[in-house]
Amino acid sequence: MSNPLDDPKADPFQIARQAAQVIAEKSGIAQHDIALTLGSGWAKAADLIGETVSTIDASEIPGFTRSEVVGHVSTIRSILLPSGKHALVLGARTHYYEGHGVRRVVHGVRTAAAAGVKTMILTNGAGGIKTSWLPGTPVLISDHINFTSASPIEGANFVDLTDLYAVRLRDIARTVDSSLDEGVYMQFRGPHYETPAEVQMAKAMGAHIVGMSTALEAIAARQSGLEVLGLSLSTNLAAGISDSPLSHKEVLEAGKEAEPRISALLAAIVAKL
Ligand code: 8IG
Repeated sequence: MSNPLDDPKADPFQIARQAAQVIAEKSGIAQHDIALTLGSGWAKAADLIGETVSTIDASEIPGFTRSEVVGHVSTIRSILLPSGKHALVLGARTHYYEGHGVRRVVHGVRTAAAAGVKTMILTNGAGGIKTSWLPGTPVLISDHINFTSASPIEGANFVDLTDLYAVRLRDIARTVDSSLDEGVYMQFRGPHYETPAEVQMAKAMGAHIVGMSTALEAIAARQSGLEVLGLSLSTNLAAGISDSPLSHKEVLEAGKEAEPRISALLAAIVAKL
């Protein structure tokens, strides 16, 4: 299936504006306020934050594609929050490891910005490096290390990433759960998990959580002027931190087990934004 973002001459921001236009038409909501990308373990939050106004298949929106990953959803949902704000749940995340390029990875974030969104919530399932994080522990992202060697920004555009993960939003999250820990997220390209040696490298570099998403999206969000809240679910201890090998099945199971609890947490955070 062809995607307009794959044409190198296309302007990704123009396609994002077209996508936002389609979302506005199909949902009947002209402007959205908050967008959420729900990673492994977080999907149930979409059912808890408010009333779904409209569900749009990703294939109907320019630049979006159906997810290749089992357990990931491929719809965009418009949700009316109790506060009267409108949220967009972007359920068609493209991962960098899928090999379709960075433009596709950040298209959801750019579409959200074009739809009027000011607050971007990025969530993921990830591996934890702190042994105190039992599988199923939610962690606030305080900063990231982009280890993909890629950037969503094209050309000589030197975007500042200081305080990329807004202190204001992290403080709000902690008013919901004061026990929320925070850490530095390191995005690897994947799709393989790390070797134990790579996890030790990540730790030495200052990372606490390792994953395969979020950093590139957060950079694009900042470029578009959005305030970013990042949350990881530590579904597993990263390779070599515990003795047991990693299995995608066990990671999904840990996510499923934690899902009701962390989705309720996220819904309570969203209610305070
Ligand atoms: I869930 O341990 C999940 N996603 N890179 N490493 C990386 N990504 C992950 C991991 C992990 N667990």
